[in-house]
Amino acid sequence: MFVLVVVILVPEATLAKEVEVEEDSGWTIKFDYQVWTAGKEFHIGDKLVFRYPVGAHNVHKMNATGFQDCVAPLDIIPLVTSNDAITFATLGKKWYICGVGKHCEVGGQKVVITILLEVVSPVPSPQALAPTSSTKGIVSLGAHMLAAVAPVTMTFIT
Ligand SMILES: [Cu+2]
Repeated sequence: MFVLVVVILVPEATLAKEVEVEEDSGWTIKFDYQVWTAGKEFHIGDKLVFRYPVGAHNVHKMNATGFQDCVAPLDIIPLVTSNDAITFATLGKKWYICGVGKHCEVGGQKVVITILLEVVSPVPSPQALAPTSSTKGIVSLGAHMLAAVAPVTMTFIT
């Protein structure tokens, strides 16, 4: 049980990455962020950074309906530092829009991100499988489990 917890939790912290909202254009209007997010995977611990000229844009965290309609909630203060970093702490969809003028409505300045569960490779390496071919029974099972876990835990140390 202890081993299982380590295997699941540590890689998320270890592999956390920082991603800038569109590396070239930054956070701006007239950019298709749906195309930009396609094929990208985000996990808990990853950081999303919105960069833009000061005062030109802002970042509103939204719900699904507000995102669809481009209506920013009036009671929530948007991020305005021009270098806004958001670290994902929960799974699921996250919606962000720019609340300046009609940037979202007309300019399409909106992005939806899905935070996925980190999947640690379920396939043991060929070396890890080797002991099962020469041993049998419960002892074999234990050896197999140890061998299968070893390559994963090794990566935390390096
Ligand atoms: Cu804007």
